[in-house]
Amino acid sequence: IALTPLAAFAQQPLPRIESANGKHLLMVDGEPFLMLGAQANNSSNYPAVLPQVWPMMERLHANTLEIPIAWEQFEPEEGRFDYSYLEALVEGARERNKRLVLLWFATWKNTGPSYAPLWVKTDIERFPRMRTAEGNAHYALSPHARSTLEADKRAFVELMRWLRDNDPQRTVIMVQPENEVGVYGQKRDHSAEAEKLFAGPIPAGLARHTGKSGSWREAFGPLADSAFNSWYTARYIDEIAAAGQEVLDLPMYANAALSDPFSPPGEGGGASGGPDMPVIDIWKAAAPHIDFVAPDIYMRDQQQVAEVMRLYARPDNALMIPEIGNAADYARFWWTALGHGAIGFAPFGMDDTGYSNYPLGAKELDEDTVEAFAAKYRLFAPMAGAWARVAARSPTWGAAKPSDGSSQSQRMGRWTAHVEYGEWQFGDRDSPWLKSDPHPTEGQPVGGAVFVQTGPDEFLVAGSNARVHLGLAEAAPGQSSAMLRVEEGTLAEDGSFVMRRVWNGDQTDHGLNFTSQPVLLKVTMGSYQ
Ligand code: N0T
Repeated sequence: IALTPLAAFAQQPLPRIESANGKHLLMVDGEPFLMLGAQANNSSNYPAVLPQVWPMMERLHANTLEIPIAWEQFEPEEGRFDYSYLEALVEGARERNKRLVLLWFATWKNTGPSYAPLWVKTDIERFPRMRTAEGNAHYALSPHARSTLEADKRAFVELMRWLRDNDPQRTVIMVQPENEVGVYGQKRDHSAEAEKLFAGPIPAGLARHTGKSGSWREAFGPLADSAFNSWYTARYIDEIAAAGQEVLDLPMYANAALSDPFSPPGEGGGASGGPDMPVIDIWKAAAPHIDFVAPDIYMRDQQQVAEVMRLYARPDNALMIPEIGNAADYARFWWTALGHGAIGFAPFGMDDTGYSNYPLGAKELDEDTVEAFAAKYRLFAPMAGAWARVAARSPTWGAAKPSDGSSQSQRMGRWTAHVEYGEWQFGDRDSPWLKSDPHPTEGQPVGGAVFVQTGPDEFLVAGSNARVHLGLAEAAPGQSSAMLRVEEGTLAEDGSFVMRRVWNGDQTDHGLNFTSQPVLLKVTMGSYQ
């Protein structure tokens, strides 16, 4: 009898992203997976701190922890690797039945080299910084330095090798090589080598992919310098990702420090060269090994957030939100993300180390703040994979309360979905007896809902702090519609609905009213003449 090594039995299929009909599914253990994520603070990547991280994952009902692994801790001296943090991290995750997304903080972390080992930071000859237009050293490492790329790649491949040999369970489901890449303060490197490249024509691969030609300036106009830095930064990261995937083929992505989606390309802030909205196509052409590019959301304006999500959710790009501010008002964008078919979502700074990145996130990670996210994850945790499965094969739409609190609607087949805010669960806010007693959420940035159209007249609806209606988009003369049946429940693993109770009477006469504790409803509509 031939003996099969134990590891072969334990080995799970590799996580991967499946795309069909313009939609995406993250597959983990061969099944659809919705990442109810949370990201730890930047310096929580040490074994001694993990005990302050895990309890927060439990409180949130998160199924995935995103956490850094720093080049400086993994390769403190060139060629000597330290696996102790990885061991503690992966073991801790397995004990608690959590998955991991590893963030490789190396050549670029928020564009700077602070997480690179000392031996990199101090050897400016071998690991050159970008040059300013005046020829001075800029803070960021240059993407044009082969020596830096080779050193980063070698460490990254060692990381992937460790995962290949020590993680047959696929506790680590995705890897983010680098973090918020690009550069601030200038648009690109001005070293002699960069200047020479910038003076030449755009690379053939980019020309083929974009249909553009000529010089960078001719092809990209005012965006030329950013386009240039995007191409070379993305090529650099693609080479690292490809080398890593050759060892262990995990999904990999790049996150973006965003510009304002409504300002002219190149003028809205953000890091120049990162996978920001105006250069997504360049990243797609340059980095085929990067499965998707992803927005780090630190905007609180509903219209900006919705626009960002719309622009990243593409047939060739799965929407994943690797970071979103952890203040309570960001939690409502969970509904927008699901409406765009997001495969994952992760508030940033979720641990008990007491650090706050206000004004980006919460001033204090108090009970109410955690609950704003936990309430959503609590509903989705038991049905996360099933939700992903159903959402990937049906039309979806999500809404979050805008700053003026006005209602939103969206056509879905022959129906229009409506979402309103600031209503009590009974009656109408404009009625004489409620006018003087506005709902406590009025003026507050909470509320939202998501719809999945599972049949011509059938919807799954979930939401929080919102009132939902469905009506005929175009009623024929004399035609009326009604909710025939509203069930509250959850999803079984195969995506089928499991009923807990039927909503009727007060629970349906005044629309479908979601409180701060989200529920899942299955709504069957009908029309009559
Ligand atoms: C994020 C985080 C962490 C509209 C900030 C956000 C994380 C990094 N950077 O706490 O450092 O590692 O990815 C940059 C947001 C810029 C301001 C946007 C204002």
